Amino acid sequence: MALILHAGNPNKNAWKALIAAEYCGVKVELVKDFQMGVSNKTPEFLEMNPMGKVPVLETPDGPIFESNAIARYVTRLNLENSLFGSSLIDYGHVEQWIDFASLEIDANIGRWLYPRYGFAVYLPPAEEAAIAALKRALGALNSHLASTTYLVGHSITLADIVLTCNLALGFGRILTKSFTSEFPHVERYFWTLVNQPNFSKIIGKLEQAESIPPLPSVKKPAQPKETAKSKPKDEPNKEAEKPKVEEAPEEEAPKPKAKNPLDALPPSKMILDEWKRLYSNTKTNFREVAVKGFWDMYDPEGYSLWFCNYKYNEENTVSFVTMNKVGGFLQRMDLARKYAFGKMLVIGNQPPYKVQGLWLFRGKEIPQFVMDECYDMELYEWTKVDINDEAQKERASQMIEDHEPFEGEDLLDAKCFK
Ligand SMILES: N[C@@H](CCC(=O)N[C@@H](CS)C(=O)NCC(=O)O)C(=O)O
Repeated sequence: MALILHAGNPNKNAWKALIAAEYCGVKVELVKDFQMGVSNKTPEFLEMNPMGKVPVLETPDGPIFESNAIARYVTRLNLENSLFGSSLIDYGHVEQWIDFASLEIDANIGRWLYPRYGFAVYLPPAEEAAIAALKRALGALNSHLASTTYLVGHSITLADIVLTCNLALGFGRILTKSFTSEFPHVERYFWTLVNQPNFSKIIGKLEQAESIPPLPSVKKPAQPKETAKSKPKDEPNKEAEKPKVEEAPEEEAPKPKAKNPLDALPPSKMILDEWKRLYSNTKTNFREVAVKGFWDMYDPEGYSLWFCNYKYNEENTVSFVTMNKVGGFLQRMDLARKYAFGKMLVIGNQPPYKVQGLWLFRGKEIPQFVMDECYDMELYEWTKVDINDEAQKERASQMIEDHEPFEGEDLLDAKCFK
């Protein structure tokens, strides 16, 4: 009789036991009509796993939860297999790589991916740390796989099953080719394993992610779109887990838009759009035309200038993540487009990169609505530019013109908000 596994499909944690069962000739079947967020919240399910998480395996002797434990149990149902290797040291290594797959690979893929799906809070330094830790683990794995086909010995073990299922989530959702190409032995290993008949029978055909899921917007965390292509193949339906929100009552008449208090400031001689046009249209003699023009226009009564310095520069260890972080900040500043101009520099030609910038805001202070609504603001230290200090003025000029070297260093990137 088949053992019943409670989980939906696709689910990478359930795949571990299902693939192990294929190798061991054990019958394990997914429970019928499983509904994520409903079936796993019933009193009967919570009796089996008080966490309310899947997978759970029903056995004649009682339920088991935690996918690695389930896969180990299934493997031991038939002792005529080599999924734990063929010696005590093999067994030790299989367990070693199972822990590695869970704690170094799976955990860091999750820390990178889930905030982007809106399932956890997105914090740029946390994402950078997750990517750096994942790269470290993949680098170590790549070195190991340079001289072996499988993790342990000369055939597939449970460690390969667990690791491949974890990598399947990564390759399918966030680890693009440009990311994985740094780890060619891992790529070769993953595609070899995932195409083994006992794997592909369970997982199906897997395609590598073409892009990194975009950041959730600040106001309304994005949920992954449920299209055939972008639906997380092995993710629970988190939407279904959420309590249903009451339908909004009939739409009210649109309220008149509240006026921005900055519109009530006394008129300024500096017209922001004129400066933005000058900046955009100056193609040559930038210092003489645009930068000089800026200082001619600048009105310290109607505007203020600010230097910003990222508070966690030591964590900017991955170039494209650092640039993405700045790109995300500028997108979120969209709400201030009528009242601000900014330059953001990514400084240095090797990590850690410094992120520093110059911002022009309407009014003598940083507008309150920007502080309130753009969460990136608190990730930076803000210092008002003293325009009577020639050194500060020169620093601001150099930021406007992307001067290189900047304070003795190359620029990795320069972005403008206008
Ligand atoms: N460490 C657990 C993780 C289980 C887990 O997070 N399962 C997810 C689906 S893959 C779940 O049930 N989520 C529902 C929830 O968090 O309430 C395992 O390996 O089984």
